[in-house]
Amino acid sequence: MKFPDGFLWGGATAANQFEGAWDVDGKGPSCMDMATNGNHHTPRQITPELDPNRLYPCHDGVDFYHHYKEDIALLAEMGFKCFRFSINWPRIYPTGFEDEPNEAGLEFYDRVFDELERYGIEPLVTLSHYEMPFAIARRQNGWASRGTIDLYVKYATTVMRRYRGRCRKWLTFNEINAGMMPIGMYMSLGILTGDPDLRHQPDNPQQRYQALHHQFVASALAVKAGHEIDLENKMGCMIAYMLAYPLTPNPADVELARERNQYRNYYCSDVQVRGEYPYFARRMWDEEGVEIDMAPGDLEILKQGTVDFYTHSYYQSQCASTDASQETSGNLLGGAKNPYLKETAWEWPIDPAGLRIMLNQVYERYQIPIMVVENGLGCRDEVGPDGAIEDDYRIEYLREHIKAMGEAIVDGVEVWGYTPWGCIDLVSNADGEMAKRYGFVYVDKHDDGTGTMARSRKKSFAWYQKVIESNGEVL
Ligand code: BGP
Repeated sequence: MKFPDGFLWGGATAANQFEGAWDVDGKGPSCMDMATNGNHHTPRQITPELDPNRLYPCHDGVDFYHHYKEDIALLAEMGFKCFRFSINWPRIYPTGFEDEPNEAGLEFYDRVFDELERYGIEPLVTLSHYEMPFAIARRQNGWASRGTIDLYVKYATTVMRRYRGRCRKWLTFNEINAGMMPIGMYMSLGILTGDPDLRHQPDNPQQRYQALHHQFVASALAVKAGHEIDLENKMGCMIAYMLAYPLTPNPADVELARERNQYRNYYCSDVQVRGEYPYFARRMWDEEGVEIDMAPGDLEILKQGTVDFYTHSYYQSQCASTDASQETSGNLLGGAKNPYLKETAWEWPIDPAGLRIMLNQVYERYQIPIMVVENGLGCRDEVGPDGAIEDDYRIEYLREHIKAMGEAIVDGVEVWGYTPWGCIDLVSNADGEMAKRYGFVYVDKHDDGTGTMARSRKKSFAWYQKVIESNGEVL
């Protein structure tokens, strides 16, 4: 099919996985600069001190900081209409507590916007993609503290003023609903407790929901500020969509899937899109023994700061089963294996049809424009003797997902664009490794620290170029 005119084909990245230059030009450490490596069974952890014996892959990323011209030229060569990236909060406010921003940090993004303008690529900026200045996490437990709201709003306002007119689409927080998952606690919320051995922190639902409440208020204030700074700004939320199916038609499984979908997928977006907590929140809080401390005026702020568009990542679906022995999936999200789906090497079920299903579900609920701002296949790529990378598996994955998204558009869902994840190879988020790659562009960097950082085009590069050129007709 042909996609709507002006459809935003592009790709997505995040500062802490991509930029490198972690301590360059006045940048402070971010909480992700303090994270250990993980693997697909063990989540990464933020450490209280820098350990010189540990390899911190994000420190170098793939050095977009020094390769941005070359990288943006490659995106332009593919015909990108849109590039999603995040601004690195501690590049702008090194500890988060300064009164004045770090000019050198701001200038880096001036240069990035210059390059994007040169090629007519529209930016889509995530204000906080799984990070904050480490000092905020260390001194006041990150989002667990209400004081973090003001620090975030100061940062968000600074960058939206500085880049006024240069960027018109902003996302307040990446995958805000990761904070619903116990594993998301340290990663996305930047919460630290001062305990030297953070690996053994038990889940603390009270702190988790309270921290999310602070993020909701901060997000709403940033949305309001964005609209005040530029009437043309479109402000969006970003949700990790974790579609749950019942494993069987047993009503108990159907009920469990319903609960998981509400809890994981809709609790956060209902607040950000509708401006109020959903009807099912009270029962969830009661069952987890949570009482949210709200300041006077918070509920009004949430109402005033509703987003203009909904964005999400989509990688996989999962099955809910009340039979505990079925809950065997090896990936971080858990769930039962779906007998109809193949899985990636990292045990993420591949489910293109689920993308059409979830796009319809979200549109039915909110009826606001949607953007698919992350999707893709993370896998090992082999470089052939002639340097060629024949990533037909990636082409196949993306083709099927694009078809499903096209079907959703024919269904009537308003989809603005598609920015697959890690368009240039970067460090993985969950595992912190380079071995898991998503890009159309290969980067010569490896987990043992070797590599020249040279960029090269994979087979999928020319394929995606044609997809964009034909506006989705040639897949
Ligand atoms: C999302 C994150 C990204 C990203 C992607 C792929 O959850 O927003 O930052 O990295 O998942 O995950 P991973 O890198 O763990 O394969």
